[in-house]
Amino acid sequence: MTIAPAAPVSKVPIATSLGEPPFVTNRALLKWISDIATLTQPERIHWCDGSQEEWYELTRELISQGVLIPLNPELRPDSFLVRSDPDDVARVEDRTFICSRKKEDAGPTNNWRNPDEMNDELRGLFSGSMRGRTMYVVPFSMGPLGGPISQLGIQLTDSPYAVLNMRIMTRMGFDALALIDDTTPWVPAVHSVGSPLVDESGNRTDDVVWPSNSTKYICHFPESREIWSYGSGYGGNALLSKKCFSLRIGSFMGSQEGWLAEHMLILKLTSPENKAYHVAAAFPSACGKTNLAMITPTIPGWKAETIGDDIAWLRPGKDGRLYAINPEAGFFGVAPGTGEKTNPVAMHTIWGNTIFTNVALTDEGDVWWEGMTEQVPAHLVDWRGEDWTPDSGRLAAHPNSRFTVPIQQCPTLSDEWFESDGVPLDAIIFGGRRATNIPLVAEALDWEHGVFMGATVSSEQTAAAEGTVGELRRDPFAMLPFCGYNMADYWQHWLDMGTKMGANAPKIYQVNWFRKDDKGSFLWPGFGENSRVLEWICRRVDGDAAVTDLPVGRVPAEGSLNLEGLEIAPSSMEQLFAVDPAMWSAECDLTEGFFDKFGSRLPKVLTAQLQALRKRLT
Ligand code: OXD
Ligand code: MN
Repeated sequence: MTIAPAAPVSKVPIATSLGEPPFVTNRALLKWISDIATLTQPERIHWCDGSQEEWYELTRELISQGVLIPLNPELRPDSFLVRSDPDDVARVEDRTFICSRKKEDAGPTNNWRNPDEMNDELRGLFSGSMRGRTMYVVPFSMGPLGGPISQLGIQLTDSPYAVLNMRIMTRMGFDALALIDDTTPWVPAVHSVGSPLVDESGNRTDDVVWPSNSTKYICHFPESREIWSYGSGYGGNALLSKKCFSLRIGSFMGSQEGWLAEHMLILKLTSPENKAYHVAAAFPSACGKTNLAMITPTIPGWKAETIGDDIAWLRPGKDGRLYAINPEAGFFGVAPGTGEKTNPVAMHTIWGNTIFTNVALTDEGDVWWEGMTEQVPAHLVDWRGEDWTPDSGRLAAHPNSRFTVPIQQCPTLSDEWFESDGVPLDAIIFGGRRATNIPLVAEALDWEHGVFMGATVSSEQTAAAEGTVGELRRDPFAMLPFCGYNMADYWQHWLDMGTKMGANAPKIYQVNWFRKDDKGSFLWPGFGENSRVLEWICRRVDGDAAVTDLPVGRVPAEGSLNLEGLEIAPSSMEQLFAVDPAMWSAECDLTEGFFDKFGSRLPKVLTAQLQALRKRLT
């Protein structure tokens, strides 16, 4: 999208110089920044160098404005609490748009807008939207600087809170900027909270702690690889490197260039025999992905190391295998439910240098959220800044409250996170939160069946996005809100990648930690015990573990899943793998209805997979 200069407004002080660092000579880049500054009319422009001094300067400023609440340095050094506006607490999927030239290219699972019309509307919204504020130029690299799978981007934003988060979540600063020469591709991303401090006539208003706008637009222009986000300062709406770039624009780039941008964690597992395995796993938002990425195995001799918790970029290597990097440099984790019992590694990761958003504040100046400790504090200040006691009858932390923390603080971080070339994947896992039907673990019969498993992932809705919690929603490849193009074409791309990799392709699995008995209790203990399933997968990669063929895939044969030391009733194990033909037939009907949405773009292979499943069920 090109921005013609807006008419200058005389009474308003606006930045008159870009103040670019001398080494920036890329004219297209400078023109873009100048055009956006002319449109949004910020008072100042700040080029983020990514230094520690800059971090201190920004945090000092935000503390003095009451935006950052410093936590007790003895309990949580160099850490802050931020409270967002109660109306700006999650990704806004109904305000998220894919603006491809043709509507069919966005597909039935995305909101679509005509790019020219959207461009006009955005121009109106962004016009003067940064008046009275600083526009920060945030250069960043996704993945190791200069790595073969890495990509560069620049976010322009009027939110210093977004800048701080971007510094944690990406390799941000002049090192990334210096890599952009006249020929380097980079993704432009424009972000404004849509809350100017000065009106058109030059009248100034006071700032608020969490500026935002009730009108929100999170727009992606895949063909020109641009991102425009307006009105929200929260998470994936504002940290444009994450869902917007790494997944929506990234998935489209991958489809054109022969790689994959996925909503997956990456884990390294080492067996007692010292053999290393790498797995990537896709789970819908807030399904315990961070817990799995930081799993503490309960089975003796196995070691798990974290490479990523949310996003994986996958590219075939020279040897034909699929290599994965985590393009991010931090965790933006869901706080509630994270505790010493459920995820001790995360608890140790967030010892300090952490930004907490929308959690509760303790009387000692530390943070708290539901599930952090068994003992509930007698008094807190809740996420809205109000007094709270256990009988207040409301949650102390927002269910989508978050911690932003550098990945390098993770005690289980693998050295391979630093690896530019990525790690070779042995297995890909699809999961969801399903009370019924989906077995604890099943191996796909082949790549095509694995793509079918991924395409049919569904999960009970959580709080990461707006919507009704608990409702079942289809979330193919856990990419429903994140696929930047027609989902049917995305499936075809996955099928093509499989054909290209042939026998070098990783094996594919489906898992479900959340199956319940008829009384509504979980059948599987989950958390560290999930290492038993991972062990079985690794053994399968080596061709060692025995299987039983079920209509829905290959599951562990009797005795092949390591249950040593685990107290679990044989009847629970049976229920975890039970396939009820009537329920599965109903599931197939739902899948057929879902697939029908994609019309003629649905790959024939997936129709054939559904037919084959129906046949196996009878
Ligand atoms: C996330 C999400 O924040 O998936 O990672 O919503
Ligand atoms: Mn996610």
